[in-house]
Amino acid sequence: MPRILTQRQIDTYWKDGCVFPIRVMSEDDAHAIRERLEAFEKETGGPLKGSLRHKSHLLFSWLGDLVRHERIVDAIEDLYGPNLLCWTTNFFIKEANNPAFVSWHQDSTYWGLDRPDVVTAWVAFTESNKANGAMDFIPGTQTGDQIPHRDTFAKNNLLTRGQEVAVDVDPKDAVTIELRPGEMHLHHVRLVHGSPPNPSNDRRIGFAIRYIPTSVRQVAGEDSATLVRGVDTFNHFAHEPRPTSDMDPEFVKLHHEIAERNARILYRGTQVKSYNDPKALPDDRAA
Ligand SMILES: O=C(O)CCC(=O)C(=O)O
Repeated sequence: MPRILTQRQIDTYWKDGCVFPIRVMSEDDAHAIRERLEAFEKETGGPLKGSLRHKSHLLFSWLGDLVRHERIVDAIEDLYGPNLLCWTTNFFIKEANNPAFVSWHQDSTYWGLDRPDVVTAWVAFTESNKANGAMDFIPGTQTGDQIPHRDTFAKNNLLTRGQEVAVDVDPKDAVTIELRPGEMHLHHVRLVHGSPPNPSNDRRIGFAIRYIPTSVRQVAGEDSATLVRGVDTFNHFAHEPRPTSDMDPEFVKLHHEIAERNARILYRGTQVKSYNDPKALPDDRAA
């Protein structure tokens, strides 16, 4: 018996590679999260930058809570069973009237995980719709193999390497995921997806939480993850602690080490060594 997804939603996920919308929290609660993020940005003088956009659930208690949110983790359990790790998180923030975009890609390309049992819960902190650069996907593409990608390092591309699938994608096949604040979509790691710029007058803010069953391995280096449900009898990943406050100096240090190690996996084979490397600009690069 599934915990929160209907059988139809489960079937849609495996058939199309994506299911939405799923309400996680009220619009007011999503707005409160946006306010916490923006209070921090105001205090520090601008949008969250570089490595602070990655694994941010190790820096802010309210994101540490979100990756353990019962409704999100219940939905993930309905798809991948009871023993679950949060492997990483990435902010996808598109500023108002901004050219930042995400090229067509499969998440699995550079993550170094040994099999495609990985799901993203993409939680909207603002509306995400056709008018502000919502994510598009090509249904069913997750059932194929890994597709070759080319790295573009394109200036406004939000992906680490500006990677894009090296095959033609027909935009006519695409489905747009429109979400209200506090809703999420779930997408499979092999799904071909991307998103256009945000020409609207407000930011579009999404927080991507990547979950794996504990049996998945990292094959491209040392790695860590956060146990969010059940038990881990495999111990393929070092376990990460839960922050109880924001920007605790011990967590900032730990986060820095983990983010550097993580960046070495994602950028392997390139000149870039870290999320904060000037060659990895722009600062809003996400995943
Ligand atoms: O936020 C977006 O527009 C794209 C998100 C994405 O590529 C991802 O979550 O893997």
